[in-house]
Amino acid sequence: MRTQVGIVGAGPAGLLLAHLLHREGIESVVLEDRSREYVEHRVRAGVLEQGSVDLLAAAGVGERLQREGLVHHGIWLRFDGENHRIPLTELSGGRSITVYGQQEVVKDLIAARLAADLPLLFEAEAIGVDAGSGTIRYRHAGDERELECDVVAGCDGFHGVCRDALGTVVRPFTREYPFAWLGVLAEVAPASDELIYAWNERGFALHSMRTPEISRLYLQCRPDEDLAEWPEERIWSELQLRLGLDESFRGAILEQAVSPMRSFVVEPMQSERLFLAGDAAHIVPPTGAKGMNLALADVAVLARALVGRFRDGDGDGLTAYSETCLRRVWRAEHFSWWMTSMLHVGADADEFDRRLQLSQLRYVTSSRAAATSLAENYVGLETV
Ligand code: RFL
Ligand code: PHB
Repeated sequence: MRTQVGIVGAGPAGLLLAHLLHREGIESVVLEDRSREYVEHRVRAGVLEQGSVDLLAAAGVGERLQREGLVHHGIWLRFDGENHRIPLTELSGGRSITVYGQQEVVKDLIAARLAADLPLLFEAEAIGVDAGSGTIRYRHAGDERELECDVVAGCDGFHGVCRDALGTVVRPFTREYPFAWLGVLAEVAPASDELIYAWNERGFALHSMRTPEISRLYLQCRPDEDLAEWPEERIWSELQLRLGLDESFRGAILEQAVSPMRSFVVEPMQSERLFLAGDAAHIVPPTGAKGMNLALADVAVLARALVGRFRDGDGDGLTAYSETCLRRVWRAEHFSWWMTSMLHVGADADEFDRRLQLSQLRYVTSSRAAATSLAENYVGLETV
């Protein structure tokens, strides 16, 4: 099989890239290791920056997002028993964020791909990529096959195979954190109409939501945390305590999981015919709500560069791809690291650390300049 762009991975990055290319008359084949059922139900991110919403709407896949997404104009920071609102929209020149589950974005993009009757293979695992020739070896329906591509887009997430195919000239940058998030999806009406990021001596907590009936909640925990130590009773009492909510805030837990936190960037994000996008190239801790937004922004840059190459014979956009993306990536890396450091309490934190964090929190909630910096990073930079 031959195609112009071989796309490995049907997460937000791979699916949006395929869609943007189709709109420009460029053909692609998407290979996804998992089943459709699995990728459509994987609970992950929930916050879309204004630029991501605009991008999806301009690509013609924003109809349900604009109908069902929850538009937010601020977030709450809670610490020391006080709640402080950061008025995002007021401080960012009118921009906002939209709460809409990542799996809903994925469902909308899969529906668009299948409606156009274009190739999207589920349970097709890439097992080897050659950056020089643009060949993807993959396993599908019991057979081993090859896909010959002019360009390969590695959109296969942090644990994918494409990054290894960049070779040895690339440089990784990593930071591990000594904590993780216990994420809970629960059948309980959100206790707040905006997100609450809570600093607490017992650890960070985050109150988010998916719909007016479903809340999405996170608790800082240890990276090696055993879920067996978290019976429902403990989850609710810890959430109530850290978020400053009363005992009525509880409901049926639909799903729970522990995710580690790390920062990671590989430079450059490209080699020969292979271009990485999204989590395959970079990871941020989730405290800044940036991961899915970076994935979408990367493929907006990549789609534009591929249009230059295939339609106008101009390869400059592809040459500059990594450099263009890495500017946004490193801004998000810094912001996510900063939010994480301000809000999480390390196991070996002392009084000095705690006083620095509280001072920083008081500063961002009392200085308009500091709050503006948080707001413009949180709502995100313009997407190209
Ligand atoms: P994905 O979504 O991981 O998709 C990669 C796809 O590639 C497939 N794959 C392969 N396919 C074929 N062959 C192979 N060899 C393959 N290996 C892997 C996988 O099955 C998968 O379908 O990467 P993508 O598209 O780059 O998207 C990135 C986002 O998923 C990620 O950054 C976000 O979920 C991060 N994130 C958040 N981002 C936000 O913008 N806002 C948030 O509020 C937010 N919250 C979060 C998050 C991530 C979390 N976890 C679970 C780490 C909250 C959490 C708890
Ligand atoms: C979520 O709703 O899943 C969410 C919101 C904000 C974050 C991370 C995750 O910072």
